[in-house]
Amino acid sequence: MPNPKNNHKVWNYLLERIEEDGTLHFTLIDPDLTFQTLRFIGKVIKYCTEAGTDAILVGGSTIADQLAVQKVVNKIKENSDRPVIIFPGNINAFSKAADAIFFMSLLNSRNLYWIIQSHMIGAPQLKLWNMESISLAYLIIEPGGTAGYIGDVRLIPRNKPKITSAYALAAQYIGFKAAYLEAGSGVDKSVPVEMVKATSNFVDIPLFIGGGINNGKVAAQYASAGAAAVVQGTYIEKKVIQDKGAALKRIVKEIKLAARKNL
Ligand code: 1GP
Repeated sequence: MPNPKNNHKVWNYLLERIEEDGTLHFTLIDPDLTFQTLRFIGKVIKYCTEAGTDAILVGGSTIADQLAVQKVVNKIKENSDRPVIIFPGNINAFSKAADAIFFMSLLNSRNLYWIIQSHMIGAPQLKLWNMESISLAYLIIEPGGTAGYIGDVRLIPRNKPKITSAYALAAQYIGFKAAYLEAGSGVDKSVPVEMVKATSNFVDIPLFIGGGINNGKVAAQYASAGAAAVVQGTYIEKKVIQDKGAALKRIVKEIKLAARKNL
């Protein structure tokens, strides 16, 4: 029997927003407090919210401090009304204060830990908190960055959209709610637009795209290609404070404009 306590609030919000706008913008915050302050994060989040971002993800590949994650989530909540979703690099990245978690399986890893074992270890904690878990197939594409290295990934070649499409379809058939195509944080080559187009034409589940996206032009191309969300982390960390989110506002606008043409 379904448990009425299982809530789907954040997932329903995302689906409604995707239906309305076509493509969303997600802000990714690395909760590592060794290179940034909570005050900085608070300001950045305020600007991102004013710029129209749709949800805030919290996560990174190398975080090892659960207390920092908790503090960061609280700071985000003080400065934004958008849902805060944990984007876990590992089981030590959970926070009770978040609204939901992407329960993500790194499907093209060679290591079972990243596909299902860490999930088995972490799941009881999430049940204890009655945390909303959104299943997400995580696929890492060349160059892969730190996530590719840590996740022991058999990287999908950039010129193989059919492989990505087949993985995403397998994810859909297994029952994942969405798939995330990741090129790696801060990389110089983001996911090829053609790959996004081919995959979104092939599957019905929403596709989130991230890694190395630092301008409105490419973000808008993903929207036109059928992405359900474009994720930005490094760009936000580096640029938003400089102009108080003015350029990000334009990026979000470009995404929404391009997406609307598909609706
Ligand atoms: C990383 O896809 C995200 O997991 C975001 O990447 O930091 O390059 O925006 P960037």
